Amino acid sequence: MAKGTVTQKILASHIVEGKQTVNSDISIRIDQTLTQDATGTMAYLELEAMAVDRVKTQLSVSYVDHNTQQNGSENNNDHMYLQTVAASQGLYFSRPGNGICHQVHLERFGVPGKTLLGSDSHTPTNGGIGMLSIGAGGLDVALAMAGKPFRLSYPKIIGVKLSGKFKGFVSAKDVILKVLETLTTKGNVGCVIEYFGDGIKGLSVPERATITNMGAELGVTTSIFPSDQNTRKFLAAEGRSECWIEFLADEDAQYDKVIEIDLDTLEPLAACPSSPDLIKKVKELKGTKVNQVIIGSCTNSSYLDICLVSKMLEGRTVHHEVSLSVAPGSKQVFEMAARNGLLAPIIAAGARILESACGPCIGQGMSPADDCVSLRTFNRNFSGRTGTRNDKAYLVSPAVATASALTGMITTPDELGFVRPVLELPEKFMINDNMIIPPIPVEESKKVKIIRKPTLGAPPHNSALPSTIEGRVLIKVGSKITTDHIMPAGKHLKLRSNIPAYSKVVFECFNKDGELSFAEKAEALKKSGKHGIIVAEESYGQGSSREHAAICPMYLGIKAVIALSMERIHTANLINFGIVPLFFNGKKDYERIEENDSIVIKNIDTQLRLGNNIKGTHLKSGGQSGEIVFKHFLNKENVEIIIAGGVLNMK
Ligand code: MIC
Ligand code: SF4
Repeated sequence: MAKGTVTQKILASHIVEGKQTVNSDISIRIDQTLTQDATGTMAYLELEAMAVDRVKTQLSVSYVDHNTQQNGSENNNDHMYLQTVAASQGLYFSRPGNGICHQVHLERFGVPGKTLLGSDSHTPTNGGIGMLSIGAGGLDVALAMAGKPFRLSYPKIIGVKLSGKFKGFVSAKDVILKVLETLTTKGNVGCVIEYFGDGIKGLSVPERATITNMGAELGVTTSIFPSDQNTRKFLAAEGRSECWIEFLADEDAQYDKVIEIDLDTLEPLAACPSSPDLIKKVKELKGTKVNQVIIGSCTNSSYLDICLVSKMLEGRTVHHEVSLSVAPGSKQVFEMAARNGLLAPIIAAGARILESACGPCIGQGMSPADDCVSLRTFNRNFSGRTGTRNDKAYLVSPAVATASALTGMITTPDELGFVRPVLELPEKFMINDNMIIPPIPVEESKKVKIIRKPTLGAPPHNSALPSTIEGRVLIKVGSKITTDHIMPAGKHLKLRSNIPAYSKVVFECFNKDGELSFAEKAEALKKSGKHGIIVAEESYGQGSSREHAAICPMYLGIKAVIALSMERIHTANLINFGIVPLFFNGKKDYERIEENDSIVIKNIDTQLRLGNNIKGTHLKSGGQSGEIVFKHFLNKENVEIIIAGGVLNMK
């Protein structure tokens, strides 16, 4: 077996093309894929567009966990398509109610040493089990299901060395909040975070998964733990001992950078509104009034999380001005909590029990009241994601969330005199896969009739790149613009399979009352034969993998995004749908350009093919003009994809 870190070893055993040197373009074999319903409908429509009739991976699962509110027929229409297309393509189908994709995948499918590609940015959750798990846009996952290797840049490895043991109510959530404080949400593109050191011995697989899950907020390619005796114990408890293999980094493995965290000295932390890297110690926030507390999401809803919440709530009542909701992460967790008597204390304390799904994490219900603090155990608190404009969402551990729900103020459990209960991973989880429909034999799958209700659209194709971009800057935004800002979810989530309707809310949060919306401006420009351009500062496209943040702007005629820096998944999505990702040569150029300015780029196709500099003419809306030079970092293959107008136009 190859030498090095866990990541390097898995890459070495899966590499199909390219050199194993940092930043080289490589492609790897994908063993497993996962999709969820909010990104899955497009992914399967794209798979069908590639004329594939059965997935080529070792295992592919289609989950329904995001769009479960069913306000109107759209969600249920999508579910019918997903279930029938899964049957026809030889996939596992995890039915609504079975749980959040990442939690269920960890329980039932994740395998150490293998590769997983998922159309969801939190796919790295399964890094907790020692699997190289990467989030990507739906089209990249469709390509993987079609048997194509996945392209990425050979990563730098950032080692996070953990030492010591948690004290009191410090938990896995605080580890990842500490890493976010250190590395922030930007500047980590092209890195993998690998955990090692004595401190990992005290972390169970679900705790490790909390850490790798929220590693997505760093903007890294993925995060991973080795597969060790704790992994063996977890897989045995899931009745999947045969999947265990030991997968450790070599003693002399080289990391490109090492960060050390001493668990003994770590304190409970919180991410403050409205970015997962605005970290403060919980004790500094002490006394902040809280109106809503929600425990759940793919970050913190495992069986051990629910056990802790139940023990802390036993015999107590939620503060009279707080709404507490609890969503167990999977049916397995939910059923075990119910059968083992853990739910009763939670219900008795006054908590509102939610289904095992994404729910409020993706703005599906439970929007907080105006100007009120919401405390969540989730992984994202981007402004407006709760469904309330100017929301104040904090991200904390289940222990801090529960203590605060009891007092109505941000509180650490120690302040209430709680002593941390000793919680052990069960020797056997309750295994009941009755909500997972396994693949059916080829002969039967050929007879399946795929249900396509009228709200299900087709994936729109872009036109080939024009040789001259006659561009107009339709919007200029600042740093850390997330794909939630570009394509809001929440009440619009049900439009994921209807691009014309969903496109109407592109950049909705920047629309001003009484003025034309971004979509209206873009449509008018498109009709005039000109091309829309988006200008952004640092770290454009953070967060969700939703390829709609590329598809819908593409549908509105956007031809280029120009930024100081961009995030990995979003950049790949732009390329896949034929939008040119360009970069400024420094902040001065970003500052020079204003909304409504024109940018004309002649012979863009030839320029892209010839080198990394792209020359254009910048016309201020006031009249003056001048030359401007941008950069691009596209490899030859990506240049051809963009010139063709996206992957779906490639022969
Ligand atoms: C999210 O957490 O933002 C989501 C919803 O799970 C997304 C996927 C989506 O937008 O459908 C993600 O993380 O990729
Ligand atoms: Fe679902 Fe939230 Fe996890 Fe995304 S982050 S998969 S919306 S629970």
